[in-house]
Amino acid sequence: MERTFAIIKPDAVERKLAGKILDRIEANGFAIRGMKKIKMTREQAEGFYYVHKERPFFNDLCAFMSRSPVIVLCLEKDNAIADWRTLMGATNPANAEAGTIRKDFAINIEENSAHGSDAPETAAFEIPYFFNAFELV
Ligand code: IDP
Repeated sequence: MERTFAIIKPDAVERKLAGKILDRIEANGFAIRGMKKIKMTREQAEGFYYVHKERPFFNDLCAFMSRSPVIVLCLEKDNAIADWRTLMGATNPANAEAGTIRKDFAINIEENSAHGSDAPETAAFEIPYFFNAFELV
């Protein structure tokens, strides 16, 4: 079993799409080990995305991620990291496969409804960034 970290991003929570996205998560065999609704501070968003700090979209991305609540999740299944990224679809919804979360729900390349860890080392940083051990069940 593998764990990954996921976020239902502000654009999706604002448009009341959280339930639809959670339904896809459960229907695709992920166990929800941790889940909470939070509103990130700007500083939390900057720390979470520090690998992107030199990218031109960093400031906009951090403003977007801290503008309204998100749902953070720890998901578990075999091959969870790759399978969750497949279910999300490509970063830019214009390039995302039919039937993926980003194809169906994302607004654009920035407001793209969902986040998922891209590697085991990333998940190992991202899960404890938002969850302590007592919150994973
Ligand atoms: P990922 O979320 O699919 O792993 P990353 O390249 O890690 O994609 O980028 C992190 C997030 O930054 C994206 O999900 C998206 O919200 C935002 N982003 C990525 N590329 C761009 C861009 O070219 N313009 C604006 N925002 C972007």
